[in-house]
Amino acid sequence: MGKIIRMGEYFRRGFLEPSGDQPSLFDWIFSTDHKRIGLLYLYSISTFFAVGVTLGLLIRLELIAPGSTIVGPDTYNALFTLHGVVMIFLFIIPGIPAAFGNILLPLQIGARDVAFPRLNLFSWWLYIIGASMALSSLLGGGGPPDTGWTFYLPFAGETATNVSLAVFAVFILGFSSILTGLNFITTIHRMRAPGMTWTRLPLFIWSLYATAWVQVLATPILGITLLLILAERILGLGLFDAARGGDPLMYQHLFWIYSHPAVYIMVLPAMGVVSEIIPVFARRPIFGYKAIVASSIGIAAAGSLVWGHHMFVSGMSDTAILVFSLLTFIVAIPSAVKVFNWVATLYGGSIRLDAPMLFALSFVLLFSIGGLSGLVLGAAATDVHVHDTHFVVAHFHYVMFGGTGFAFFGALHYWFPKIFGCMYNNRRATWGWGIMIIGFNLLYFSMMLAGLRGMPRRYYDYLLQFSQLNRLATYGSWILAVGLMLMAANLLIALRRGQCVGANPWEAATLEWTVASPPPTENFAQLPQVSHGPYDFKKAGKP
Ligand code: HEM
Ligand SMILES: [Cu+2]
Repeated sequence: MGKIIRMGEYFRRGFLEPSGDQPSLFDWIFSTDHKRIGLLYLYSISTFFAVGVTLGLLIRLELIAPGSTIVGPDTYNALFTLHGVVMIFLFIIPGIPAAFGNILLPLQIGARDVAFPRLNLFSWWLYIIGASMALSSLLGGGGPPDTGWTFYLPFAGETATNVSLAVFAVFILGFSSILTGLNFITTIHRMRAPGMTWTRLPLFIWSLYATAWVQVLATPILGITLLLILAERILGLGLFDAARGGDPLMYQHLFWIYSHPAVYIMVLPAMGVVSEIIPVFARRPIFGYKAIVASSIGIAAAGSLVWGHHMFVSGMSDTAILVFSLLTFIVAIPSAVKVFNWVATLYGGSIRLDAPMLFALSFVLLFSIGGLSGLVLGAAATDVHVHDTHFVVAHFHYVMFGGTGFAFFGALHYWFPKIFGCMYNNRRATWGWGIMIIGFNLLYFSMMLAGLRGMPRRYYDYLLQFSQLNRLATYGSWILAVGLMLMAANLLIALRRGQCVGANPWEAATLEWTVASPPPTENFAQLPQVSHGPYDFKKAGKP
């Protein structure tokens, strides 16, 4: 937090330090300014990301050789459970919407704040309370939870570890997510500037809008499911216990009815970020604006009907398997529409490969690898072979980390000069990106191959024949970590010594670039009158 306060010294203007004197910690943690709340999220989310990465590196270190290397089996179970909980609920779900959405939503639609600023602050506090509870489940009591981030019953009802605390933490985090969603939907409906019609909304806003509906409609189901786990643990109802007439499969249905749509909470905003970056760095209006909007809504809607693909080997009926498999293939279509439109936007553009663009392009590549490996899992026949292997682990890291994680870094590099008013070193950023790409692919491609050969997931030990691929994967994780540290160092140095930039260093046409960098406290002295689309560079007077 000391960092946040001292930041005032670097910039003598904008929302970071509006009155000219140094804001206190309280001016930040009780601020209702959407940009400050967004920054609070950015700092806390980045911190938890670092925790999650550390846990991931420890998992990889254990797997560098067969047998017990640094931890025993019980600690290993705790490691991957906490890694999953931290990465999913503290990093990737709130990541882009809560940090960048909060900062940019009012700026991009021409508003002075979100519809409910105090509710917004409350969401951040809920996030911090939930996060603290999740991390304190590491300490005391029966020891850290060992169920995996999915909390599958009946095991989660029986284990003596601190599962109740972790489950309650996720329950609270869910409320934070729902409130952010409600706030965004209302803001987008009610607070657009004059002339900001629905078809002039930036695609990032459309993606936040689709995401917000999923947050509001799907997250309550997770809440109920988590309460049922608590009921099971505390009251011992036997709802999911076959021996007492319960049904363990019911838990899996309830869990995935939320958690599959949740992957779209993770990836839709990332797609929105990419749709902002590509036109600006290809100097061309986005190809097929309406198709991208429709595919966002299509993904949100169709994505709610496919949860059963996580349960092909659970003993579900054959009819259910067939239907869920078919529906899963249908969801691939709107994603493919987006990839096509991004590539078509690039075609004939004059492309600038600055850091944000590199991250956006690598999103397209890594997300496509993740998505295509998803089809292998969506086909019931092939899923049987790779179910619960490292193939699955590689698949979702390609989608979540290669996709959403890299888009998060892209957003950070794209909007960094807007948020902080200064620019990072682009050469160093490019190096960081390159090292990360090499490390990432070495890490997860090795895991994908090991999975294809049968390396099971969530095992701390393995057969000798998987040694080589596991060693490569662990080397990859070290290279990735070096890239991440270089990126972080570059941005931190920029905060101290970065060159000041003007309002619009990338010559973009969306509204946030019409105000000063960093933006003033209430964004717009006078609400803007919007007269052109978000990627209409000519009408915006940009080359
Ligand atoms: C340096 C970065 C990372 C490394 C080295 C890493 C490594 C791993 C490994 C080896 C596993 C498999 C554990 C097992 O099945 O035995 C795993 C699981 C997982 N990872 Fe990562 N990971 C990293 C980053 C991420 C990110 C950025 C996300 C999310 C965006 C993520 C989400 C998950 C999830 C959800 C699981 C499943 C946990 C479970 O099975 O309960 N990881 N990770
Ligand atoms: Cu799914």
